[in-house]
Amino acid sequence: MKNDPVFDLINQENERQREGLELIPSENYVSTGVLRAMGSVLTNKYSEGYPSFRGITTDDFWDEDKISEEKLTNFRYYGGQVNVDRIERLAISRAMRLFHADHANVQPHSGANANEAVYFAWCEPGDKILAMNLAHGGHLTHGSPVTRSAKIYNFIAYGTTPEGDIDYDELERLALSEKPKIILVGYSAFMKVPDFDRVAKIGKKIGALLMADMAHVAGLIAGGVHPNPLDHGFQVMTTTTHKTLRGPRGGLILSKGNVASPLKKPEKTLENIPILIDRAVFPGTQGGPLEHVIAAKAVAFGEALQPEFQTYAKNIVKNAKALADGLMSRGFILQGGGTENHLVLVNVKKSFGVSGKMFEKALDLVGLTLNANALPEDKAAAFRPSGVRLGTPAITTRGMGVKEMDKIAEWMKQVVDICVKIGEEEKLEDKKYQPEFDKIHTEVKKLALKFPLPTERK
Ligand code: DSN
Repeated sequence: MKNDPVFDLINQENERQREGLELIPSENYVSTGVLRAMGSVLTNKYSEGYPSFRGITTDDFWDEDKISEEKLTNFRYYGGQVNVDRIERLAISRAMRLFHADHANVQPHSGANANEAVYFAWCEPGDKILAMNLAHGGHLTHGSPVTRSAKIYNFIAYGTTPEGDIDYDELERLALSEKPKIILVGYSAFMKVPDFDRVAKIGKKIGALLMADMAHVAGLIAGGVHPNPLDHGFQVMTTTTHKTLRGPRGGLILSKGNVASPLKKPEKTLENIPILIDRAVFPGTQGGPLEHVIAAKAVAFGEALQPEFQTYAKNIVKNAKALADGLMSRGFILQGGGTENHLVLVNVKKSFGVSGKMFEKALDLVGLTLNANALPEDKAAAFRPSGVRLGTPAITTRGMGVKEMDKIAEWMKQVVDICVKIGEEEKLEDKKYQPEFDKIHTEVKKLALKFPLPTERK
C-alpha cells in the first residue's frame, strides 16, 4: 500500500521518543542491533519446539563448534530450522551465562506468559501461590483477580511494611500456615533489594518452589549491581527482556535443575523444573516462537555480557538515587524514603495535594513521561492513584547523569506548582496555563536533543 500512514505514525513516535524524556521505569531504548534483528526475515519462520542441546556439558554449551551433529538434532515440528536453531541456542547460552542458570527458555512472548508457564509447570488447579499484594507494589500477573491465573490458582498475598520493605514476618507466617506450592518474590513498584536468602530459608521449610519475577531489575542483576535470586536458593527466575535488560519486548524463564530430556513425561520434582517449564511454554501455553524476537534477545544478552553494561547498571542506580534526592530536597515525599534500585515512587497527594493522574497528565504536557501509580494506602487503587512511578533506565541509556537528574527534579517541582495553582485535572488543558507548560517543554526538548537515542548514534 502506497503512503501507508502506519509509517508516518512510526516516524512521529520516533520523534516523540527523541524529543521527550522517558521516565517510565519499565521502558528503555534498544540498540540498532536489537532493532535490526527484530525487523528481520526471521519473522517468516515457523519453529514450534526447541533446538536440542540436551545432555551437552556446560562447557560445550557455550561453544557451538563443540556440539556434535548428532546433538544438533532438533525437537521441532517444521523443517528449515538450520539457522533458527543456532540463533535460539545462542540466546539460550547467553541468557544462562548472564544469570548463572542451568537452563533458559527464551520463547515466552511476554513476562505475563512467562509467569503463567511457571504456574502451569508446577501447580494443579486450586493450588496455593504466595505473592506480593498488587497494591503494595506487586504485579497483575501475581494474583490479581482479573487475571486468568487467579481463576485457576489460589493466590495469597503478603504485603510491605510502612518503611516499604517486604513484610518478611507476614510472608513467613502465611507460608507456614498456608503451605503454598510457590513462593513468589517479584514486583513492579518496589524500591528495596529483597532478602532472597531469608525467603529461600522459609520456602525450604515447606518444600515450595522459589520463584522470582525480576522483570524490573533483570538488567541490574545482569550488570552485577543487584543480587541474583538463582545464587540465593531460588529455582526459577522470570523476567521481561525490555526493561533494564534493554532488549526487545518479550519474556524469559531461567531455572536451576536437570536439563536432560527424558522422552517420557518428567516426574513433577523440583529437580525437573527446567524440563517441566519447557513443556509448559510449548505446547502448554504457547504456539510458534517469535524467532525474530528471540534473535533480538540474543543480541541484547550479548550486549549485556559486555563490561560496558556493568557501568550502565551502576549508573542507573546512581541516577535513581540522585533523582530521589533532588525530589526529596524539593518537598516530594517518596515511598520507602528513597530507592535502592532504578525506580522512585512519589506520594504526590501527600506531598502537594495533587493526584497522581493529574501530575502524570501535566508532565506529559512538558515531555516528561511517567505513570500514575497506586500506593498501599489508596482505597480505590487503580482509578485514583495518589502516586507516580518513575525511573532511570531509559535516560541513563541516553547518557544522562546526576546533573540532568537534578534538572528533571526541578522541572517536576515547577510542574507540580502549576498543578497546585490549577487545582483540578479537568482544567489542565485551559489555554491560560499553556505558556507556563510550553516554557518548561522547550527546555526539556533542548536537553533531550543533546542526548541522542542509541539508534541515532554513529
Ligand atoms: N507493565 C510493567 C510495568 O510497567 O511495570 C509490568 O508488567
